[in-house]
Amino acid sequence: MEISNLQKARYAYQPKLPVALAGSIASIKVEFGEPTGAVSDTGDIKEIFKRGFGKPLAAFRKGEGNLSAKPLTVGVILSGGQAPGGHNVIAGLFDGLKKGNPRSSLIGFRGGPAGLVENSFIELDEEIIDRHRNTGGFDMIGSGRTKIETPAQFAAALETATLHRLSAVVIIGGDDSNTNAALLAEYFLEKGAPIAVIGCPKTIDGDLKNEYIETSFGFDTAVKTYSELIGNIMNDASSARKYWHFIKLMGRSASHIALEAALQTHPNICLISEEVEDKQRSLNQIIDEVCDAVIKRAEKKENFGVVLIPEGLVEFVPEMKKLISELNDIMAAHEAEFTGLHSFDAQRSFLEKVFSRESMVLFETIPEEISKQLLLDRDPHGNVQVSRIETEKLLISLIEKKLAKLKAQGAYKGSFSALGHFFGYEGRSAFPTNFDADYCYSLGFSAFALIAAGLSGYISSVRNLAAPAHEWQAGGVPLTMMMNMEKRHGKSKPVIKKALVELNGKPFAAFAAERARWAVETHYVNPGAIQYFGPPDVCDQTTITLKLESER
Ligand code: FBP
Repeated sequence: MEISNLQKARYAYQPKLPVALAGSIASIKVEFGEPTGAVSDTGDIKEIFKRGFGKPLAAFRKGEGNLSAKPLTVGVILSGGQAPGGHNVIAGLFDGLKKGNPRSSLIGFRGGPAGLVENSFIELDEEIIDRHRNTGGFDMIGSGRTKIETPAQFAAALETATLHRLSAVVIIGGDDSNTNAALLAEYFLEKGAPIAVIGCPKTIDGDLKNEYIETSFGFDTAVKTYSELIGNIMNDASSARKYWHFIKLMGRSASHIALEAALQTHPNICLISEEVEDKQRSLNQIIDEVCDAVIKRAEKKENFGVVLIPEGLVEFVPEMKKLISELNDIMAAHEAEFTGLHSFDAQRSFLEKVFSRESMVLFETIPEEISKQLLLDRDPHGNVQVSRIETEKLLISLIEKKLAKLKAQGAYKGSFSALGHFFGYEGRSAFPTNFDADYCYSLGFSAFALIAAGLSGYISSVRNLAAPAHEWQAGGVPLTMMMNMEKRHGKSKPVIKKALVELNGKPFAAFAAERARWAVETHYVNPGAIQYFGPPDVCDQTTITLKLESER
């Protein structure tokens, strides 16, 4: 296999660990806090997690070690979308296991949770791990979005785990996958199976965070990759002076990626879905806001600009949200009938009969290409796949119409030529930044320590992340502590609370303080490519979001 020079150099990178985990295993001491509760709906969560609820927070300190040194067999799963650093979580877990006892072993379940259910696995040895250290992608064992939810799937997962005599299963995933980890831990306890389940916080979307999880891994690398590309586009825009670039950025629901990219690069406009929803802004109001900046910049002969659009925007614009929610219900309730309709015209005629009047009008107003995208298959949770809806094109088309009207009225004299981009998959499998490489390795090592401490139903946590790595604090947070009850497909379910952008939080405040200036003036910043070797202030910086959120 041919590899790049950078990959060779990254193999030699030794990720940094928090001081408590860096020495010998015999000096890792686990300490416990008070019993914990839930985010809300405590009674319901307690009832569902009869055995696992209420465990204390766990923290690792340097001291007289109290971890077990017996050999462990652990299974690991990558779940959901790729996020840079996943391989390092596995490497940290592997190194921890081997350091704890050279007879310990690690198996990787292939293709996500389905690998555990179907017993599709690979034994992970030194050679495989070394080949993936500090690399991006999830190709070591693959990933998948299957949820373990039916009684048969839970039973099959237990059968596989028992067959391999597993001491633990580590699930590396986002909020849904970690909710699944908590349910699996509870199931194993209920069945009296001595198999621990430990989660790890993964997702580029950055929405698996709370007081105890400061950030999910992958966010740092993904957003820095997008910021590099945005910075390059800004250089091009201010050189060519003839294009408005509309850039949609990945992040299924929350706008953390768009907000961080805005803080890094200072675009003319960055839409924040959470604000759109909070202020109940209509599509027309959003169009007016962008047109206002286009007109003001045109008056200064600046017929160029950059607009950042969070991927999930369409689900936060009130009238679009209503349309999508009606569509989701219609497609679920009339699944067979709907899939039998083979042309767009047939689908439209069907929708005419079942849509509300407002949704039908909107469906007819938006460009046909976008209407067709709204009808594409749903994800396994029944949601529209926002990464496949070209919101950037929707906005461009509506803005073109509006500007043409204003031009005819003499209210706009500039020229508007727009280009659409979508940055998503480009960032999900990049070489992890030093931050993500260190953070992920520490998360994996900490997951091992939680298992060796005999714990289950915890998510591996590493905190104090704005400080240098040796000052980070590793430990574990009971998964049930991060849960509340939410409606999913009409049923009330326990879920880990998703973190959306807080409109009273510091990152949003920092953006809001500057955006009026950025809209009209040209204040672009080009952060450049991620640097892996060089001075710490260039290579080891966290995101601005993490820095601001850590200033408490
Ligand atoms: P996770 O929540 O599983 O980490 O995935 C996030 C994400 O990258 C979203 O940002 C995006 O909307 C989605 O995955 C795309 O899904 P797919 O990989 O199935 O195209």
